[in-house]
Amino acid sequence: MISEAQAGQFRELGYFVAEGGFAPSLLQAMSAEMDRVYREHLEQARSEGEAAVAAVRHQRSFSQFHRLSAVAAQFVREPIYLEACRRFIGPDADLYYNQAATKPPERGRVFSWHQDSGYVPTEPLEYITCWTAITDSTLENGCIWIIPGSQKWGLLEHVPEPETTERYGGKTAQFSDESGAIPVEMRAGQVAIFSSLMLHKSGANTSTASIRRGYVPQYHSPKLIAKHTGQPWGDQVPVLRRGELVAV
Ligand SMILES: O=C(O)CCC(=O)C(=O)O
Repeated sequence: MISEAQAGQFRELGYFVAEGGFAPSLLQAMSAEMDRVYREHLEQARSEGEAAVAAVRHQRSFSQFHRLSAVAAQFVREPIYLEACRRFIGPDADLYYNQAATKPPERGRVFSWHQDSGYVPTEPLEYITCWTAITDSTLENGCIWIIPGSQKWGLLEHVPEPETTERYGGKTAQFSDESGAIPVEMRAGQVAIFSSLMLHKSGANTSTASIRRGYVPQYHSPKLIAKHTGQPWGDQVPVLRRGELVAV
């Protein structure tokens, strides 16, 4: 599933786009799960008042999605992810973090330039992110952008990014040259696999009717710790041991 050329590009430029090899019915099931979780949270929020409803409607993503969806708990073990783990992490790998990131028309905002490692620096520092297009991801509906090669710039300083009507809140990386940025448009079922040091962002959804659905599992070697606490961090779900799948 991952060619030598793609592996070489990962080492040189920090990313490549692969065909995920997912059954269309599985993509539909993930899409339906993302909808279900959103609807259930909205329903719950209705009993809590308007502010809670607005918060859910404007929520950027649902984290630890494997705990919210049995479909997702299986999905994180799809062959494309396991192969990426074998190639770029080693025979033992854990799920670091996973989120369902739905970007609807009108409400889907920009998510600023960052390195995933810039949110919570870890030891080891580098891991992999597998940004998966559950539906087509286009410039118009808010696809991700990357700066190929920026994984070689090392860990950049990140500062808090306040939420605005145009941007989700979070952190933003401090750097000056984004001239090498490229959009990564993907068809449903494609996966952008990149280093946690890759600078990336995503655009606003400016379409009238196209919902951009991304699912974003990340993987690292076991025994990863957060630098600020020295303690294990993230989802801590083993998916691969001695090169073999760890079943749910
Ligand atoms: O899906 C998106 O819009 C961006 C997600 C992302 O970059 C992240 O969660 O680190």
